[in-house]
Amino acid sequence: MIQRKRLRMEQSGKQHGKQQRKRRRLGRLAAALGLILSMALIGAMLSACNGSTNDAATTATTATTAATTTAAGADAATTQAAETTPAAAEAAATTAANAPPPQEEGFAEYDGVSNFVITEEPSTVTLFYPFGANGAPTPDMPVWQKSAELTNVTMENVANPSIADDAQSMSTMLASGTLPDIIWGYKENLRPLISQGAFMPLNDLIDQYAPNVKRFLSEYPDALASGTGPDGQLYYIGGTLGGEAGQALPSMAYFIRQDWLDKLGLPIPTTFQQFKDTLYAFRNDDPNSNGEKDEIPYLNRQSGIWGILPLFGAHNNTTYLGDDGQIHHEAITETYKEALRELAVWYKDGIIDPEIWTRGGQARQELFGNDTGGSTIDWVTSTGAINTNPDILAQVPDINLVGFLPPADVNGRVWMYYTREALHAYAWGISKDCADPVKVMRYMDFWFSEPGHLLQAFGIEGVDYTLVNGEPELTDEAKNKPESYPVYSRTIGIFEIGKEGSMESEITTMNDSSREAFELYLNSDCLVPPLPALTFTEDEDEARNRINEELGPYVDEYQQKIVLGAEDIDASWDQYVSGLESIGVNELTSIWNDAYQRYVATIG
Ligand SMILES: [Ca+2]
Repeated sequence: MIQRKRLRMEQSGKQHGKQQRKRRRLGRLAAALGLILSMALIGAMLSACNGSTNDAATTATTATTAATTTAAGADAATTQAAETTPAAAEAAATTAANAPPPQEEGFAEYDGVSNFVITEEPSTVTLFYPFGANGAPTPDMPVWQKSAELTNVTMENVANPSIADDAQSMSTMLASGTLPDIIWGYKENLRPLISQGAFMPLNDLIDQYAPNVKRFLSEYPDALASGTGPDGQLYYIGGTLGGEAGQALPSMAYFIRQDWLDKLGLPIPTTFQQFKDTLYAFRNDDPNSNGEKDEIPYLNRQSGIWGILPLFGAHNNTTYLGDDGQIHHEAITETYKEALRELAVWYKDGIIDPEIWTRGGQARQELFGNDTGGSTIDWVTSTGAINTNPDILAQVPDINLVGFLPPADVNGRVWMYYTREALHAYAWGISKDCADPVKVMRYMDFWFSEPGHLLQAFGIEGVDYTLVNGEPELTDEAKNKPESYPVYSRTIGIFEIGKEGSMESEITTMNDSSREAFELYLNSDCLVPPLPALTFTEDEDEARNRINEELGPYVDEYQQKIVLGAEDIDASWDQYVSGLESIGVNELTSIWNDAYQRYVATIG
């Protein structure tokens, strides 16, 4: 923690001017845009946001990316990948230490600044980018056609378009024999490939052939650390969402029914006690005015009660980084115990959705749509969009969900733990089978260059955006696409490849309510940086999977028993803790600490 704080302080001076410019651009874009999300997008977001509770890295990854794989899916992917590529590890041992080959004939004068032609003759690179819920880039899309024009290199996506599950698509690709030049994926899915030897180390290639990637990694040392394997070599390059290195960005926010607060004459709650009193008032004072005690003051479609544990001073993940710079396990602490004790009372009193563990992903749509839901903690973009959702407005015309900052917890601390790293959760690396690493490295470098960045952030100049005083602004035509800009942007080839991102392009997808919540959190100082994505050795991964498989359900089952009132906490706590220990909670924590210490050492 201390290390990360120091890093941020060191970075803040250097990044300040850049940050100011980005903020200004963000503000202008925010003011210029008032886009309404289409139903299609809301649907996509609803289905894309999964929750998980048992493993901090998994939760952070899902929260960061709206990944379509569940925690169990990611674990399964790891297992499948390990099973299908036994040969990869052997092969890698022979290539791992090789220096990059010297530049060969046929290369053009790519410099990444003013000349972007990579090969003299047209050539191709093969890319694995799975066709998940949002589709994948293909060479015929305008953004990728334009990149081929500029670089003379055409991308060929080798992923099987008929496999929608990312992890399954990857294991199919790995089993096929020859690997493509570039493997793209969520870091969670890429990480095991490092220890299996599927990637070649990139450090020397970047140093010699990729000036833009080199600059990027020097500006974002956490991106360097995140792609670095246990052996200290860099294996994949992720991107950022914009913002400065080490900065936490908003992901989820607290939302509450402002129209209900108005009806009851209540302010936005700012303390634990005020929030609790407000929830009880929602339950008891009929804010939906139907004469029935049918209100459900707190709901959560994803993470059960984990989301509100921080109000009690506990963490929303079992695995968390303490102020002492060590990883701890939350579900074994006294703070957690006391939180469960009070939440059992809340549950009995009808404050928490009685079906919080069973209602499923449509809970938000259902309970705000039938005018019984009062507050939740959820993704900023899709939750703000409830206010402009025609289906919900047809039933609850006055609905007004507003984002508000977390109330001060029982200890007086205001903190938001659902955040994203400025880093993206996906990345790309060059496979061990790549025949032309120099070309492929330069191809990746292109996407970190100015024209590559503009293409991936805003599309085609003159069609999708124009430069106004040197700053990109979306055209009205692009903004007002009937299918919504986010959906349109994918049809032209804007996808989450590893690149230097921009918050401006994300803000374009938000309606007023979402944007206000986003900016409220962005400009607050309550955002707690998520635990960085750590790399584990193959043995560590095996042990983590083995322990988590038993520990996760054990923790969840006990938590639900207590909150549902099926078991007395004082009578059962000691035995529960013994159970955690015999399953291996201490070994798990120790593995996390080892990986975290390696990360700290890498980031310096
Ligand atoms: Ca009522």
